[in-house]
Amino acid sequence: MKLPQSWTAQPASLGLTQGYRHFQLLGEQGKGADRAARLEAVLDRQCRLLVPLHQLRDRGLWQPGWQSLSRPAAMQIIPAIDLLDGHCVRLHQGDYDQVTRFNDDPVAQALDWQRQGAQRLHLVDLDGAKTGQPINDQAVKAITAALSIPVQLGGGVRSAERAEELLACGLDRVILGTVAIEKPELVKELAARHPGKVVVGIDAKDGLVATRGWIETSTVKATDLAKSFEGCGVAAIISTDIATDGTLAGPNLEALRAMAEASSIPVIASGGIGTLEDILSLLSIAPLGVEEVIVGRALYDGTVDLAEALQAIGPERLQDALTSPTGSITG
Ligand code: AMZ
Repeated sequence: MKLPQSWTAQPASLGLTQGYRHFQLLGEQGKGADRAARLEAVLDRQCRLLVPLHQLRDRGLWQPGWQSLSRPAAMQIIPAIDLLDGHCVRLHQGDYDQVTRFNDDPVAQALDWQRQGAQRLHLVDLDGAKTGQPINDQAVKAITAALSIPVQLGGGVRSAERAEELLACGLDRVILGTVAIEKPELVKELAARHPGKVVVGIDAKDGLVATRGWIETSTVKATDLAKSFEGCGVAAIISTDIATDGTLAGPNLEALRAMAEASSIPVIASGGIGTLEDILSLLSIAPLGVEEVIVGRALYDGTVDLAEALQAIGPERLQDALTSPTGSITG
């Protein structure tokens, strides 16, 4: 069977389309009793289907129809600023020898993303992650003071004192990576003392946790580490796939799904976002608790426009108002 490459909604039944519209796609997948499947579908302004094309290509059989969403999936887009020696940079797959410098004024960059509608900012002190020493504090503190949106920071947070100093400076959340594996008790104590403020950063290479600026790889499975923090008050897990980070190649949906299924802690997707379609593809795992995504290089390169992406998937997006299935599929 030739699988459809595009969908055509019936514009007349949709009324005026002024933005992105979200639908639920109902279909059948595979054989046997348990074959009903649901995916969120998203149409752009021209009623072109953006999601879930790649999933559709993988399916043997679909008998889809449209239905309005009962509960919109939420997805927060978090722009990332990685700091190296006071500059905004991106590394390719976390490699400190493959640096692209994007902006020498981190405060201006942060303000720009806030102006475009970001509701949270993600900061990484890359020097801190590598050496364990806070090298970029001047920029971190200046950004935190200048912005009105919450700011989170990871990289080199290796002690309770350091985490608490950052929270006292106005950081909204601290991200703990290396200590999550080396001193898990410290993470649990901090999470208990600061509910909603402690995030675990789990960076994985082939499913195994990497630490210290991703220079060291452990034998611990990323999903096992996630499980070990179940129920201790950690606000979220940032799941970074090192192989895709900084590549714009698309998120590792399987790895994210596995992380989301490993515990009930919300998962923040990180790594590989190159296009708006990549962000939208995360909607397929949003119901599992993946409701935030970190975007870095794609924003600097301009392959993702933050304001456009927020309109497509942020809280203000249009929601389909149809109540009965309609629409058609074309091959
Ligand atoms: O790009 C890298 N090499 C890198 C990076 N982005 N190394 C670490 N980090 C980030 C992690 C996490 O947010 O994604 O630093 C934080 C972890 O730092 P630490 O010092 O707690 O391991």
